[in-house]
Amino acid sequence: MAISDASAAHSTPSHPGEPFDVVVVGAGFAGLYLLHRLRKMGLDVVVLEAGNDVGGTWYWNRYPGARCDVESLEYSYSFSEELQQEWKWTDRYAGQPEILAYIHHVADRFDLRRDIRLDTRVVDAEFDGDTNRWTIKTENGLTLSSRFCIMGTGCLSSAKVPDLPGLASFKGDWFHTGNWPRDGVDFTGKRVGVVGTGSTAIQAIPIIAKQAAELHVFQRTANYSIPLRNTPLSPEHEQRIKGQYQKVRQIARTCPSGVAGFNVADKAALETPADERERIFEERWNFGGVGFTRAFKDILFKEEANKLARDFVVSKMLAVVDDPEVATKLTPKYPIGTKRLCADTGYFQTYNRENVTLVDIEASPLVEATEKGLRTAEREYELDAIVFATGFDAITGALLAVNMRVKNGSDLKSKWAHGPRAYLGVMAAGLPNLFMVTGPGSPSVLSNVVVSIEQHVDWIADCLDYLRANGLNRIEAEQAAETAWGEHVDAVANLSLLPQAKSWYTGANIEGKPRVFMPYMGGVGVFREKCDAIAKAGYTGFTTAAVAE
Ligand code: N01
Repeated sequence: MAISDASAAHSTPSHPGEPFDVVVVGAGFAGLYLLHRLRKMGLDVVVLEAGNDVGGTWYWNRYPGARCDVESLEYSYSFSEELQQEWKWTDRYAGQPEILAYIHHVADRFDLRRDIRLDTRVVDAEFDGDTNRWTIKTENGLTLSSRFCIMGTGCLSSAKVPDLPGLASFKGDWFHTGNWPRDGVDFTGKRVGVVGTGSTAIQAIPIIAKQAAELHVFQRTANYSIPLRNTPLSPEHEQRIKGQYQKVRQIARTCPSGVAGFNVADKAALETPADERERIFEERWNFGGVGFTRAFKDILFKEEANKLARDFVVSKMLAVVDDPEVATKLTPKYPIGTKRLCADTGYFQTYNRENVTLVDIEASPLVEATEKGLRTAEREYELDAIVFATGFDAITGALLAVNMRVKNGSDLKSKWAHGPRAYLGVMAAGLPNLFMVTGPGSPSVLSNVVVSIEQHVDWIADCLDYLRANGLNRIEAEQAAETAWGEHVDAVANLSLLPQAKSWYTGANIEGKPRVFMPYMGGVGVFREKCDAIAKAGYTGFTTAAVAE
């Protein structure tokens, strides 16, 4: 039997275990769009979501100050002209509550909820070559069968709490920012410790500092941050974008970053006269946000160019810090942009507050949690609450959290033991009929992820359509194609300075995780062209088949 006939009316699954055409894991941006697209094709689809509601990243990351650093008008779906015209964003950069409200609106507007099972965490998935089916098991005891399984589990969804001795003995409350309580946390009058100074912490710290009686920031690595310069979205700007939305989206789809509003630099910093270079840096600084490193085309590729950008940013960002000793501790030591650039609202000014201290845990490492707080090699800090803004097991964490395997064949964990590889970031050789959205080897976290999600979802949907039209029901990435793609991903990354950094892009933040530069640096537009060419040529690098079911 091939995939259900396109003309068949969509039937709402009536009971768990019914064979589905597709099981989608995750109800974030990827899962919702998958459901919408595949359902329109007449496929029987169910979405399984671990959370208690839809939203993915924006469901879990409710920490104070959570906000997207891609502009709202671009960090949104483009698949429906009506949707993009009718939704009104309030800010230039939307905060988490507004993005979550948008996602809820999408789920309701397209009647998606009826095929989403909430509170349903997938733990096990096995493909049986004889039946051509995935058997998918959930933590709450469901077993489902489907021909295809699509992981829309997100790149930054597997929260990483440090393995800190004594944490269980801590008498206060502790939280991870990526798993924040739904009702929020009131830090008023509390002594709070924040561990970590990445993008998340840099957003949360200024807000927590205003509430808490005392705030101690435990910093291991000082990071670069550019002011976000969020403002209410002006009606004129909104109208201008909405008046030419198709064009803006087209630019986003074909440019390197997936953000139409980002500069595509044509000049090299090293070839630009000093006064002109300063003017451009100043312009990008005043524009704000993480597009800063796109001021010149050589910043992420040449150390000398990087140093020019780095010196500029350091002098600007630390100019607002009153205490020179604190400013020294806040000075990053690695090339700018080689770890994810941060964007902030008043982060560095926060260190001028009387109630805030910066604890240098690079010099004096965190040793343990105690009943009363945190202890570094130097001393104990008494705390009522600890906030771990310590990041994620990025890109592969949520995929490997599911025991994914083929009966009498490969399993994903063993396959990726020496590093994650996936052909086009979408399929891993040896695991048929399993797709990943924004998996390793795709632009994912180096891009406007909503643009990358839509691209991957459209490509997967077209692929399923192709299989159906040709009477096929199995597809698998070829090992040689996967290997060649991995080599290409490495080669492109190695042209830049990024693989040298100790970052989560390479898995360096997780002990024992193999070091592979995971995202594709070739850019969203180039990636799309490659994916489209492969599809057009009849899915080269993939083996397809019609098997008895
Ligand atoms: O996580 P991170 P994040 N002991 O991994 C420290 C996206 N995002 O949640 O660098 C002590 O960047 C760690 O120190 P070090 C964005 O893509 C987007 O902040 O390992 N410290 C680091 O300082 C981002 O990159 C937005 O030395 C420990 C911090 O914790 C990604 O999410 C907003 C430690 C972790 O930083 C992840 O950001 C927020 C330990 N054991 C996030 N372990 C926007 O769109 C880790 N650290 C704006």
